[in-house]
Parts: sequence; C-alpha cells; structure tokens
Amino acid sequence: MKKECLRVFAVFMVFTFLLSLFPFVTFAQNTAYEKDKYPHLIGNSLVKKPSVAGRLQIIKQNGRRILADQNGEPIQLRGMSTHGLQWFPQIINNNAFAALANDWGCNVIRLAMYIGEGGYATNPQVKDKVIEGIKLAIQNDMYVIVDWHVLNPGDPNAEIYKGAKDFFKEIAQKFPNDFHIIYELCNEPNPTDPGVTNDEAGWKKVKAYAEPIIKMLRQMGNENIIIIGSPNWSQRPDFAIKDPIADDKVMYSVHFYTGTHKVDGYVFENMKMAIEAGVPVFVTEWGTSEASGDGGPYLDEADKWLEYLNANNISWVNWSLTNKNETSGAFVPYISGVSQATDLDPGSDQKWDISELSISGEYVRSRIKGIPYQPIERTLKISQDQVACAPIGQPILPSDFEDGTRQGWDWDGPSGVKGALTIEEANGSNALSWEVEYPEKKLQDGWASAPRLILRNINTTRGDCKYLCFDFYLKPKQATKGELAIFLAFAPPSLNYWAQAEDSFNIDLTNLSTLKKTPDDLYSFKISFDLDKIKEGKIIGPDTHLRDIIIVVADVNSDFKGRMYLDNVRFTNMLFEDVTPQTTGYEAISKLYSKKIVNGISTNLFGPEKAVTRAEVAAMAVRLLDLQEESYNGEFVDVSKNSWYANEVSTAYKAGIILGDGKYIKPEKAVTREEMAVFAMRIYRILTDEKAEATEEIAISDKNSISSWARQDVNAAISLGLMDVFTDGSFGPKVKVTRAEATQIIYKILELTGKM
Ligand code: IDC
Repeated sequence: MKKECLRVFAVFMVFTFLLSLFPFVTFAQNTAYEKDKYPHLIGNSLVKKPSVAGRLQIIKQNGRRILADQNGEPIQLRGMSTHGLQWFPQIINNNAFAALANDWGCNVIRLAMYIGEGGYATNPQVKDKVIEGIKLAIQNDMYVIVDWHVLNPGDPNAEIYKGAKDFFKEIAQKFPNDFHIIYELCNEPNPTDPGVTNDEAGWKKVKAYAEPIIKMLRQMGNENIIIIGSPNWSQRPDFAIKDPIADDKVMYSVHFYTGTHKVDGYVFENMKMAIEAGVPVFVTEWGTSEASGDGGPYLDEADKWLEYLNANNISWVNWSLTNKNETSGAFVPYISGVSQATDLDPGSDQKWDISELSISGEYVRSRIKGIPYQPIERTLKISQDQVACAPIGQPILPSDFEDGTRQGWDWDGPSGVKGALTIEEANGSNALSWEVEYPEKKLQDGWASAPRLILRNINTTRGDCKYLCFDFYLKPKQATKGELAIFLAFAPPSLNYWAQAEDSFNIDLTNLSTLKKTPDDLYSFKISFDLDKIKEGKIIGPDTHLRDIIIVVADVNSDFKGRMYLDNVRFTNMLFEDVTPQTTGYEAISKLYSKKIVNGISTNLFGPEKAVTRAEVAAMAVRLLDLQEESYNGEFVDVSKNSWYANEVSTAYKAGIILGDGKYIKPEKAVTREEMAVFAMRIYRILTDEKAEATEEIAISDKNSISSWARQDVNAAISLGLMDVFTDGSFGPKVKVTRAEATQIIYKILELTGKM
C-alpha cells in the first residue's frame, strides 16, 4: 500500500472508530422520528412465541375481531415468507429458521408453495420442503403458515389446483390439529385466465373453493386458524363484510407492496373498511417493493403501513426470503466487489451478518424486532487512488463475470428483451450475454424494444472518476441497416432517481464489416460515457449515491439479430486504447495521468512506445513541481509561441531543468537515456533540496560511451533505482526513452521522494 493510500485509510479508520463510539450522534434523529411519528414501530411485546401463546383464536374487541393467544389476550404475528419453494428450497434449513426465530425475532414463517410455474402441479416433491419447513418451524418455536400459492392462473377452482384438498388433508394427517400451523388456502385469487373477477361473483367462486376444504379440516378435528385470499390478488377482504365464511377461526388475507399500494389508497381503504366492520384480517404477504417484487425499496410508505398494522393488532408477513436480485428479497444477491449471493443457510452461528441482508431485509428485520431502523453504510466509495490502483480490465464494479454468475446484473423491469441472460466467453474472458432479435414490427420508441440491463442497489459513487466504461461485443446473425444506440443512466435518489448520460454510443450497422473482429469472431467496442455530461443539466458529484446502473441498447431502425455481450463495467480516469495492464509503466501512467502530470497524445491514445521529447519531459517536470507557469516571450528560435509547450518549456528553462544555449532548446528532439538521467536528477534535486551526493561507482559495461556531462547523473539515477542497466550490463546512453519509460522514471522520483 502506498503512503497516500495508507494515510487515507488511517483517517478513514479513525473516523469509523469515532463513529462507532457515538452511534447516537448519527442515529438520534432516526430514533426520535420513529418515536414521535410512528410510535408503534418500536417494541414487540405482543409478538409472542407459540411456546407462550399456545393455540390461537379470534376474539372480539371494540367491535373488531382480532387474533389472540390461548388466554384470549391479543397477539401479533410478525415474520417472513419464503420465496417460491420450487425456486429457493435452500431456505429450508435449521440454521435459517433459528436465525429468523432468534436474531430476527419472528414468531411466524410462511411456506410459499407455488402450484403453477414449476411448483407442486408439475413438481410434487416441493411438498417435502413444506413438511420439512413445518417441522423446523415447530422446533424453532414459530407459527407456520402453509400457503397454497395460487397465482397463475387466478381461479383457485382451475384444473391445475385440483390437488388442494388432498394436499391439505395430507398435511393435517401428518400434523393433526397442531396449533403451530395456520392454513392459507389460496394465496391470491386474481383475474388471470381462468381467473375470478373483482366482484361479488368472483368472491363467491373463492368461497366455493374454500368451504369444502375448511369443512374437511374441521371434520378431521383441526381447530387451526385458516386464512382465505380474496379477488384481485387478495385486496378485497371487504367482500367478507356482507358475505363471510361461516367459521369463527377463518381470517382474510390482505396483500400489499408499498411501491404500488399507498396508505389511503384502494387496498388500504378496503382493508380498513373490513377491519372496522369486524372482519379479521391477516397480512400474509407484503413487500417493500412494487407489486412486481422489484423496484424501490419504498420504506417511508412501509413505515406508514406498519404503523397502522401494529397499532391495530394486525399480523404481518413480509415477502420474501430470497437472494434473488429483486428489491423485495431479504438477502443481497451479491456483495459489492465480491460476487456470491448470500447463502440461505447462515451457518452454525445461526445469524446472517447485516451486510448479507438487502436494504429490504435489514429494514424488515428491525421492524419485526421493533427496534429503530439504523441502516448500515452501503456506499462503495471509489477514491482516486483505488481507481488508479485498479487495473483496466479488473473492474471495481461487480462485472468481470469470471465466477460464472451474473454478479447482480439483471433485466430491468421495462426491458423490451427478457430472454436468458447467460455468461459466455467473449474475447478470452467471461461476459454477460443475451440474444436479441428485434421484432419485425417495432414500437416507435427505440427503448421499448431494447434490452435494458440493470445493476441494482450498488449505491456506489463515481468518486473522482471521469468515465464509466465497458467492453461490448456483437455477434450478428443479421445486421444490415440502422444503428444500435447505447445509453447509460443511474438512479441517484438525490437526483430524482434518474441521471442519464448526455451522449449515446452509436454503432452503425451498415459498416460493421469494415471493423476488425476479435479472434472469436466478435465485433468489439470500447464504450465510455463522460460522467460530467448528464442530461437536464444534472450534476453527478463525487459523493452522489448512484444506486443503480442502467444500460440500454436501443434500436434505431435496425434489423439486428444476434448476440450481445457486456463485460468489465468500470469507472476510470483513463481511456487510452494503447494502454493495458501489460503496458510498461501501466501503474505510473494511470496515476500520473489522473494527477494531470502526463497527458495522452490524443484523447484515445497515450503513445507509450513513442520516443519522449524534451518538451514533454519539461512539461511533466513543470506540472509535478507545481511551478508557476511563466508566459513565453519568444526568446528561443525553435520554440514557436503557438506550440502547446511554449510556456512549459520556458518555465522549465528558468527553473534550470532544461538547458539550452539561450537560442535553441530543441523541444521536439527525442530524449536519450543519458539525457533522461540528467533530467531525472535535476528534478530529484529540486524535490529533495539536495546536492547530488557522491554515490558509489556502478559497474556499467559501456561506461565510456556515456557523455562526460551525464556520467555522474547516470550513476546517481541508477543507484537511486530511478533507472536501470540493461541485462547485459550496458546502459545504452544514446538509446531513446519512450513516453512510457519516461513516465515511469518520473513516477519513481515521486515515490522515492514521498510525493506520490
Ligand atoms: C413474485 C416473485 C418473483 C417471481 C414471481 C413469479 O417475487 O421473483 O418471479 O413472483 O410469479 C405477489 C405474489 C408473489 C409474487 C409477489 C411479487 O403472491 O408470488 O412473487 N407478489 O411480485 N403478489 C403481489 C406481489
């Protein structure tokens, strides 16, 4: 670690340490906010465990019907729902259940058994996961909701759901009248064909489905709480006001997602009306996201909902226990900079680290426990140093894909293409890849049919970086007309969740064939976006939380069919095409470039192999010594007033770095190694305020060909380690120095003198 890095790191550590001593300083405001505004978010005294609360019942209180424990005292269940067990069965393990019961304080867990979508109807073994889950819940002192996850299609009487009665019968036989179990007969009746309408007729269909199952369960001697969904994705408990099910242990579910369903909106009002009319309500599913399970999180709205639910003794269960990359998921789908998803088995310590929880997971855990929500810092700060230290091609952002996972990248909700996102090899490295076939009839808006990728919730900042860039490849099956236009956007909360780069990167498909291809037959593009050019005059500062990165490959009247690849998304300061981590002096070039000591020869080229000129060395010296620039008055014959280096050369001349005969400076002349040694030592002496000390004689095989005026400095430069002899022992005094080498020598001077 370099000195500078160390210092920054030390300051950061001290700061972190101080913060840890005074947590109330940072969070005082938050706690007060919860206490004053939402008093029911803090505390969990009614969240009693089954070992204390026993068999549940429904009691009447102030005209309402609420859940109560075996003693007839109000109880509130709070907990989590699994995701679809056909997709995420790994959550069924004892460590996870113990973590939820103890570290999270849950007294209920919901087991979501989808029937369609690869669930029970086609994959009956998923039932074994439910049975295992029930046992684990009982072992860990939690109530357990057995959810027959009706979703698509929407009518619980549909053919695909015909196994419902047998399923519930089997569970009830395995766990006869077990008071831990709550039966949820149909997750969400809805209009998806064949579905149920959002009216009394639809509700009658739901009742007709549920009543025989309830009757069966009761006849078998089960006194369990049974929960019924309602039309329109369990948003209509109000139908039960006029038309209830005749059973005093039936409750009606309400589902909401705080990004879509607002307090005082339709779902909330239906629920409130039902509750006030004495309908017993249970929120068996709610999410901090939009109804899709993604987007957001919308925590402020969640606070409002939970305040109402807690204040009114309504039990709730949050969606969901998954590490899938969706906002409602409780676990991070990747760890920034690393790449694995949180393991759904937390391990033998039976606790997930908070950093393994998503924003939603962290929030919901606090709300279940009834403690203040004090979010951990999730910003991945990228400093100038890190950027310079991070070699090109080794991105800081998760996107090297070398572990074979998508590392958090996914289709964004509005993406026009949502085919398989796979990891494929492109140009010798793993890349994120997808197939595109633009439809014959295209929508007007090029974004509508476009693939739109998102890396969500990274909450990174740009730091001092100037660009975001990535590698992009095309393997067309057809591409004869139009263009692809690539766009970049971020979702910074402070900029209204949208900041789009002004420029797009356009690929003209009509002249693809003139481009060079990679050895694996791909057209390759280095794409970069200038972070200082953002639409609507928005400004992304070094500390602006970016939250999401969105990349859109829009179609501009093209006929593109084929494969696209994305790799190595990164922030950088340097975009030279001819500099790679393998280039001599790579680190020196990137650091001195970001410190504006060395420039490229054009915007895309650094010219590492080009011979460095006297003017270039003079300019580097002036910048690194921070010399006050003199303006050039035309005193040298060979330095034109209009040249880029006129002021630099004249400043360096006055500082004694570059010498001349007073008339000629030879600014464009290539610098030889012996001259470079002299330049290096002059700079070194200025920086250290030292006379060149007498150093030991270095053995140099071609010593005699070194000019006498350079001998001492060559010796000194070698003994200081600024320059080297070649492997054959010669110095090569007349060999020209390349720009990369000169940059590296200057960098070594700065390192040696502690200026880097
Ligand atoms: C969603 C999952 C998502 C999955 C989808 C499949 O979050 O990963 O691809 O189901 O159908 C519900 C449903 C619940 C949904 C959830 C979020 O009960 O199954 O899960 N949601 O969309 N109702 C409202 C929202």
